[in-house]
Amino acid sequence: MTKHLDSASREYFKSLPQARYEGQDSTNDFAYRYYDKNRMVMGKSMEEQLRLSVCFWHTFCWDGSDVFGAGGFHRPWHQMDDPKDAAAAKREAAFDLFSILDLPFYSFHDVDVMAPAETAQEHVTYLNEAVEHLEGLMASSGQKLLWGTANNFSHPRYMAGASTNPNPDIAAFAALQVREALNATHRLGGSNYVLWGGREGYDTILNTKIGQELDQLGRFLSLVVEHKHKIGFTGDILIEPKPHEPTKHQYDSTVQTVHAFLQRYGLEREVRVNIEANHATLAGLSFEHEVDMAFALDLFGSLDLNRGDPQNGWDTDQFPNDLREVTLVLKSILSAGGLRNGGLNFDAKVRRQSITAEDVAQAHIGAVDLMARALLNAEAMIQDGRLDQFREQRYAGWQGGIGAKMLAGEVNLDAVADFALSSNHAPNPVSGRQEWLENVVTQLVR
Ligand code: XLS
Ligand code: NI
Ligand code: NI
Repeated sequence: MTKHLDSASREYFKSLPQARYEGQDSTNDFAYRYYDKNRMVMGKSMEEQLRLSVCFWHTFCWDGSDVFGAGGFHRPWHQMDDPKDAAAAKREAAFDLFSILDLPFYSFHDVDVMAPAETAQEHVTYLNEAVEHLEGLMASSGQKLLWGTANNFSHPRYMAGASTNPNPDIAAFAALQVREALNATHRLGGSNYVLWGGREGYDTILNTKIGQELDQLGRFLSLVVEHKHKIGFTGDILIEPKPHEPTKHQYDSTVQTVHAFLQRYGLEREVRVNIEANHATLAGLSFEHEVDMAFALDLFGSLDLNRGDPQNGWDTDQFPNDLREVTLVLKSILSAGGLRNGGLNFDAKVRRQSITAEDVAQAHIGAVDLMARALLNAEAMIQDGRLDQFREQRYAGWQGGIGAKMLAGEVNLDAVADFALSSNHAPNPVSGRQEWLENVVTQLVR
C-alpha cells in the first residue's frame, strides 16, 4: 500500500503542465501572462526582483481541515502509513511543484518537512534526516531556500507560549527547535531565518506577567542572534509581526511595536521584519503602511504575501489578488533599491473546496502573474514620476531655512517660536491633492 501511494505522490504534481511565460494573449490556465522571468525591470530580471517563494505549510502540509471539519484534500502523502515515508513523499512532491512553477525559492518550518517527533532526541534525528534529503533535492533542482523557521506553536507543549512560557523547560525545548532550525537553514544556504511569535502573547491578563514575558522574549531573541554569529549565518533574523491569533494578544503586533521591542533589548541592528499582508490588516493597518514603516525604520527584511477577507476578522491567508495594493508595495520596494536578501513568500492557501493539484498550481500561477504585473506598474509609476515629485515637493520647505535648522537641532523652542513671531504672518495650508494622487494611481495600475 505504501509503495503504491508513494508512486501516486510522484505523479501528483508531475501530471500538471509546466508553467511558462506565454504572454498576455495566452488562453492557457497554466501559463504565465506577465511573469517573464528573464525580462529586465529596473536593472534586474523579474526573477531577481521578485524572489518568489512557495511555502511548505499551506501548500503541502495542510490537509484541508478547519476548526469545524476534517481535511478533504487527500493528497497521497497524507494517506501513507509510515510517517517517515510520508514526509519523504511530501518533500519529493514539493520539489515537483517547485519545478513546475519555476520559482526560485521555498520556505519551511522544521515540522513541515520531517516525521512527527515527540522527544527532543527524535526531533533532532528526524529533522536531520529531512534536511539531508532537502539538501539533495536542492542540489539537483537548483531550488533555493528563502527562509527556514521553527514551529513553536502547534505542539500542545506550547499552549502557553514558547520563550514566553511560564515554564523555562518549555522555553528550553523551544531553544532546541530554534537552534536546530537555524543550523538547518544555514546548512541549506537559506537567505533569512524567521521567528513568528505564534503564541508569544497571552489569552488572559489574569494569569500573565507581561513584563516578565517580554524579558524572556528579549533574552531568547538575543540568544538566537548570538547563535547566528557563532555559526556564521550571514542571512537576516526576521521577526514576523502579527497582532493576535492564535493568542488574544501577541507582543510582536506591528512593525512599530517590534521596533520598540528591539530597541529595548538592544537588537535593532540585528533583527529585521518579515511583513505579512493579512497580519497588517488584522492589526487595522494597510500592507503598504507596514512596508513603508519598515523602510522608514530601516527594518525591512522580507514579505509574506497573502490577503485577508474584509468581512472576516481572522488570518484567512488567501492568495493575493489586489493589484493596486501590491503595486504600491512593490513601488516602495523598488524605490528603496529592491529586495536584497528578502523575498516574496506566498504564505497563502487555497480554499477548502479547492481540492485538486490544479487548484494549487493555478493559485500560485495567478498570484505570480499578479506580482509580475504589479512590478511593471511599479516601474511605470517610478518612471512617470508624478507621485514621487509631489511627495518630494510637499516637504521641500524642510530643506532650508527654519525647517532645516529645526531638523539639525540648531535651534531651541524659543528660537523657533520667535521665528514664528518675527515673521508675523498666518501660514496657509496647501492642498494634499489626495483625489488627484488617487487618479494618478488609477491611471498607472493596469
Ligand atoms: C502565521 C504566520 C506563519 C509564519 C511562519 O500566521 O504567517 O505562517 O509565516 O511561522
Ligand atoms: Ni507568515
Ligand atoms: Ni499569517
